[in-house]
Amino acid sequence: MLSKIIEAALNSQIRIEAESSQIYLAMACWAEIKGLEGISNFMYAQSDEEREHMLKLVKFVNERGGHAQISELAAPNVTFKSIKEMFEKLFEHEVYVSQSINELVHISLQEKDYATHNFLQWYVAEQIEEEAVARTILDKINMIGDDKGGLYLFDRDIENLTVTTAATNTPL
Ligand code: OFO
Repeated sequence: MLSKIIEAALNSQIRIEAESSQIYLAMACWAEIKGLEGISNFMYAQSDEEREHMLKLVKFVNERGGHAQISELAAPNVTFKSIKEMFEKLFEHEVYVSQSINELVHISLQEKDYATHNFLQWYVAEQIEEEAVARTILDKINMIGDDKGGLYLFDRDIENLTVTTAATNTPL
């Protein structure tokens, strides 16, 4: 059974994951109308993943005697100055999500809710991977600079991007 404090904290994470999905969907649309098919597909996939993260939390809350709240979401940014700015925003957002997961882990320990603590470990590992991917992409974008040919190749290759993190030692 979830305490009211844990239930509220998990519900606020449900909202964050849903907002993440919307943020990346907006990025996918922007990249798509710019003709960047690879980047757009990557963002659509990211958006789907965030929805999965949200659903996993929804199921957990409902299964443990709570009530998952489906709430109104903040409207995401729909335009960007550049590809670089868009990926900077993605990275910043992932760092923000990691902080939020860390805070949840902290609350689960304070509440002595070891089942929730255990459940959250999946999110801790996931955030390590997502931050690593975002950082790798930003490094590449910085290397490309204003080179149109470089952007063309990056757009072609982004869907095959593999990053191996020390945490899981599995390619993404
Ligand atoms: Fe939900 O993993 Fe990114 O934000």
